[in-house]
Amino acid sequence: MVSRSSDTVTEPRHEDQLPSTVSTAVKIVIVGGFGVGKTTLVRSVSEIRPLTTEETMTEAGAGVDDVSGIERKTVTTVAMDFGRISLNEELVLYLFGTPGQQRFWFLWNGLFEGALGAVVLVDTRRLEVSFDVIGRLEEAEVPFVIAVNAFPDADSYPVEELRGALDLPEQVPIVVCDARERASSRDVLITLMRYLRSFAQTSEPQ
Ligand SMILES: Nc1nc2c(ncn2[C@@H]2O[C@H](COP(=O)(O)OP(=O)(O)OP(=O)(O)O)[C@@H](O)[C@H]2O)c(=O)[nH]1
Ligand SMILES: [Mg+2]
Repeated sequence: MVSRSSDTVTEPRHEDQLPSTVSTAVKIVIVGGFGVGKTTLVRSVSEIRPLTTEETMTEAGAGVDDVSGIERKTVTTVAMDFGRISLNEELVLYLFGTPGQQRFWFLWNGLFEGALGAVVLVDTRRLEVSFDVIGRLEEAEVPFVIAVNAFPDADSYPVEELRGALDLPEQVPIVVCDARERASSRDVLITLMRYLRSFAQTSEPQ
């Protein structure tokens, strides 16, 4: 006799279902250096259970991965994070978080493909890890906003000082966030979508 449990199909969780009103789906990448909070942001904001590919950090990373400021970090993303958020009834964002360790950056090109925009998470205690990240985005011509993930023991700097340090043009939005907070992470994504929209409007033929 076939048991009931073996032929029961699990119903998708309610939040896994996209509302039928959704008409636009957009791919967004969440990038940044090692340990800046990319996985945390995808986790906090995703309305579906996020897919993460975190592995325990091992001795192999000693001397390679700079853990200063994030000494309590025990896991790291090795492939990608994936999550989803509906910003309104029509617009859904698919979020792809990249690995932060430079030895996994070869995966980035694939993750950038088809991306409409990016969030660059920045930790002001380790600003220098963001330089290469921003360079890669500029090369790939993916528009981005900067989200300063406010770690409690990090100094805060005026936005214009950060803009200078990161050598960014004045139109690139810079916002402060707490990647652990859903509302804060959502605000970052709204800032990005507004920026992308302003872009589309200015590039439309007159
Ligand atoms: N205090 C504080 N801690 C945070 C915040 N965001 C992340 N963290 C912590 O910082 C550590 C690193 O966060 P992750 O989300 O793993 O960073 P990541 O950028 O995905 O790291 P990699 O994938 O290894 O590059 C974790 O221990 C988080 O709990 C934040 O906004 N505030
Ligand atoms: Mg991660």
